[in-house]
Amino acid sequence: MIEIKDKKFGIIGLGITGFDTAIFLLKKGANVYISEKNCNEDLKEKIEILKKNGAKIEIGNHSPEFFKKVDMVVISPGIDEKIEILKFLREKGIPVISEIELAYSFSKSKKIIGITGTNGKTTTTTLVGEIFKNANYHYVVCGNIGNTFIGEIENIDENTWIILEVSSFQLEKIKEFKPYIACLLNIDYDHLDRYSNMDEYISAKKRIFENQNENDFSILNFDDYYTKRFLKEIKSKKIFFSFSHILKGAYYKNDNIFLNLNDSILIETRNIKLKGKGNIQNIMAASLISVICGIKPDIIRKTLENFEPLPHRMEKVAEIDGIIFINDSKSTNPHSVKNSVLSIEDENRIILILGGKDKGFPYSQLKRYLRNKVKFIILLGEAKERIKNELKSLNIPMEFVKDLKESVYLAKKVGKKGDIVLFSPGCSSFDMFKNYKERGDVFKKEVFTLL
Ligand code: UMA
Repeated sequence: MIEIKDKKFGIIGLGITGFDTAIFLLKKGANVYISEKNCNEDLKEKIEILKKNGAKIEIGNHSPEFFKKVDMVVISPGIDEKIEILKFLREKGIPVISEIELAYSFSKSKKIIGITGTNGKTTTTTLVGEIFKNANYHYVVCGNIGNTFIGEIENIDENTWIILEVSSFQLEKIKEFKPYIACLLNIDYDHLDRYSNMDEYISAKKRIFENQNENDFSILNFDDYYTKRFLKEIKSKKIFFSFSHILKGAYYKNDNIFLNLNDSILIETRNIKLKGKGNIQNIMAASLISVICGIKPDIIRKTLENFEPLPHRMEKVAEIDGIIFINDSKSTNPHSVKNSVLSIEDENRIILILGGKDKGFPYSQLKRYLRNKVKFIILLGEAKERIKNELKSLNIPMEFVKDLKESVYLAKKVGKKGDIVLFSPGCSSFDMFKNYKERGDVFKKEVFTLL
């Protein structure tokens, strides 16, 4: 266990992670030094609480002077490994860990189910949580999904299942963190504004398996191109799911899911509201996790039938004059746009709204999925010029707009009865919004003004 009492801890970033980490460390008797680069009004309340509890706070800068005497530093996931202060800490030999490493060290239970992947993490994590709830298991759901692992520590006893959504950012600075079940849903282009190339991104993702041994489990996507590259390095028991191959594990055939680990279990998908290939993969992964943890098939089936798709993921907003508007604001990379477009069967009926903060993706890979499906593309945000250049050979009409209001208006103008307006931006929201939720809410509000 990491020693805390009377030690000096640095924390970088005062978002959700920094705040929860500081509260935890202060309660445990540490001296806490928090450094936050932005002078944001929203931070005022947090700063007051932390100061009252004895934390030292630096705002506007991460200065070496401030961190000179600390014993260890916990960084927030959004902190880029390449920033200056981290170079200084490395040179000084001051250990830097992520919040999930700190939480792991103090967690009374090590029954951790870590769920990662470029897309589908939140849906799968939520689904596993629902299945565990219906099975009357004692569990917590936390991590990248929104509430921190460290913030849940007091709710965890020796028998708690920890269902943890894990991002590549959080995995970058683990040391001993070891999930009992590690699930990797898929890997595709994402976060290329932070990682220099795909190899760097993959290296971070695969750390979820790093400390596992033969008593642990890994749940893997048999069809995933990048996962295949490092299968040999995984030491835990590998269990696969596949959309296109019959195998031991979970597979999809004739519109149904088959689980064949020890018993043969059939999950009919006709009554399940989660649709599309990506969701079928999420369901297979969540079902395998649940079976490994001893949950009966009936509970899995019932949960799946009652599970509503999460907001901002292929969420039907309204039908106006026969045109359907779909909010898919959670789509923050091209892989997710591809899945969403493929989940719509009709040909040449999609009016696609794309764009947002440029994360450095190649968008040209989308061409073959958009062809014959998309009839019009509306572009907005920081990435719009680049997307236009990379997709122009498709010869699909494209138009720039300045915001979501204009995009919704234009979509309605060019749309005809039977068309589908798909807001699946394929970029993060941070150029114009606080997060994808705010972006999705604005989209919905603008659609409602057309009613
Ligand atoms: N900051 C600095 N210095 C820097 C950079 C940022 O001080 O160099 C400050 C910012 O000004 C801000 C704070 O750090 O005040 C933000 O820290 P953060 O970006 O780590 O955000 P948190 O609020 O701690 O939220 C994080 C995750 N955010 C990111 O990974 C970017 C949340 O995932 C997660 O829900 C939360 O911890 C709880 O675990 C969000 C996310 O976008 C949803 N995740 C990415 C994704 O899903 O694609 C990985």
